[in-house]
Amino acid sequence: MKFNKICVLGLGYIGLPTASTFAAHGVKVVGVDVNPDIVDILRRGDIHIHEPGLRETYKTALASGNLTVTGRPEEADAYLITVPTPFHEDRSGEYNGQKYKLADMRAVISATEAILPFLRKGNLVVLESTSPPRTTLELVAPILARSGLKAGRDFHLVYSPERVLPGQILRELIENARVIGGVTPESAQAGADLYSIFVKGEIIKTDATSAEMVKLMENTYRDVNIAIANEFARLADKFGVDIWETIRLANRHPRVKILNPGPGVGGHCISVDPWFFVEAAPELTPLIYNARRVNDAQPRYVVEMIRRELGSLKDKKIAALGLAYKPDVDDLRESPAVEVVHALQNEGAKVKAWEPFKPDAKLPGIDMAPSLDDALKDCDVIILLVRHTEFVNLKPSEISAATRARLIFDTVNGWNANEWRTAGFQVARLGVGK
Ligand code: SAJ
Repeated sequence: MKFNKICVLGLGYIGLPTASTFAAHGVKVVGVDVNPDIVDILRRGDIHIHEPGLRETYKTALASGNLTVTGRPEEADAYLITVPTPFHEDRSGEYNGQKYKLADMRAVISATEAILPFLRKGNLVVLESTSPPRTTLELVAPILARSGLKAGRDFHLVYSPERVLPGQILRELIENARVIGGVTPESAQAGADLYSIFVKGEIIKTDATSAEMVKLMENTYRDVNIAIANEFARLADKFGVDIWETIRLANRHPRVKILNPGPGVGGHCISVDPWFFVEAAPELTPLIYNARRVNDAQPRYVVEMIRRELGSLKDKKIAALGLAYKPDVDDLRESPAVEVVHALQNEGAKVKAWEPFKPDAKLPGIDMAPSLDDALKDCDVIILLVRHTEFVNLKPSEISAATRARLIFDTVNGWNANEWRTAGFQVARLGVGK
């Protein structure tokens, strides 16, 4: 199948890099976003998200004339849906007295409906948004059928999950293997034709529901593995051992790959996607459910650890380093670091937070410092919540000169404890029991 013009619906962390990459490969792309502010920013040639290399790739695509940005789709050969699928904030499910989160599919529904007036025979529709199993067959296809056209017979419909790691999106978009799940083998082939325009990784064809499962399995697998690492860290605290050292040693075993404990699991993927399995089959997912509970409880555990060290948090002045959900990104969505700061404040601590990737972030109730020095200058305790490279590279001697604090908490194994002790700091670390 040939693609002269495509529409990408949703210009966020996945849609914008995808649209820019297609345009950079010579395809006419209409980038669509329902948020007029985003359309304005993009039309001005600026971008609203931080991702290495994206600004340049986007600007080149815009300047080439291959990429236009608008608020409404246009007739095209293919339509890609790359809108967010968070969980509902105000609704939850219940099974055996256990509450679980529900997928919020409203953006997928409205994006699919927005395609309806333009859908033509022979078109290709791609759902990329992470979705509960059977969404393509049971939510998207029926909506598109309102056009009078049938998926798999009159037009192609596929589910093709993005699998890119924030911070490396542009490279992984091209290099990662791509799973294409078609409602028919012909649809899968049409999807393969589209992505082979820029994908250099292997293109693997399967059916739509399998592709949906693959995506959820990948992120759920990671979430469960992080949960066990977090439980190991709690055990290490109890038994007075160093979790980072014990993980290093255990990972020497040929069949063991333990991930890193930390203050919790954030972002819009790993902390969200497993719930789609729990919602789909609560009776079948006790492990997945409990892993979510372990990781969601980790910020609380970190606050307990800090209170244990300080006795009481009341009026303690704390410098919190990092609010992003993970290192070297500007994304604060579902961030465990933000949760830790809120919990510390709820216990009466006075927290100043410094986030170098988003210094101007507006977070209700959080006192954002304009600089590292400002966060450090009047604090009793320093807490490292995110393993940003620039934090890892901090010189203890320079920090000791910039603050009167002499106690540090390292929740992400970012600092060499001996170096900080040499510089006069008392060091407490997640997963390192006394
Ligand atoms: N984390 C830990 N310990 C670890 C690894 C991560 O606590 O050992 C935490 C991070 O700090 C962060 C969260 O987990 O809060 C998730 O970070 P991540 O780097 O593991 O993943 P994401 O959410 O940035 O990206 C994931 C990736 N999925 C997998 O690696 C299976 C990416 O490939 C997906 O495309 C992305 O989700 C997505 O969009 O689904």
